[in-house]
Amino acid sequence: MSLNWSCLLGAEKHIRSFRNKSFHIRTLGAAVSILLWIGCNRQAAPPSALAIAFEVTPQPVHVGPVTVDFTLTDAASRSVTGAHLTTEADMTHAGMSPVFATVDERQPGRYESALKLDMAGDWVIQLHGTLSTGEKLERQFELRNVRPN
Ligand SMILES: [Cu+2]
Repeated sequence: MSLNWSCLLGAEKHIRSFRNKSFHIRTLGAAVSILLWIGCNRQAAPPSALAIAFEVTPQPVHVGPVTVDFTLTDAASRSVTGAHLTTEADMTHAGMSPVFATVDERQPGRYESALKLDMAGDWVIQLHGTLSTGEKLERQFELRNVRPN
């Protein structure tokens, strides 16, 4: 989880300092610790602060195999590592089956997915998954004007 560890250590010190006192004071200490912990958690950046750079190669994009790269950074521009992600590619018109693919983290915070686009036109690439913090991630990216071979 993306906790502030110094906050947690502070909470732990509270628990320790109350250990030898009466039960009621210890309970109070634990309550204070939990409040501190919740307060610290609330400072963690919301999922919306996550930035995702989307890149498709080769360019221009043609029907056939393509590589889609997603670079994930947090609000402080740090790499977001350890996410478990998959991709889904859909055309914008009705009547076609989606194409699914796995996503591998090639470098810290840089994720790669190999997709096979089997028709020219406009596609939408969806990125699904879970961050290492347990937060759900759902984003979509437009991939317009995929050219015929
Ligand atoms: Cu189509």
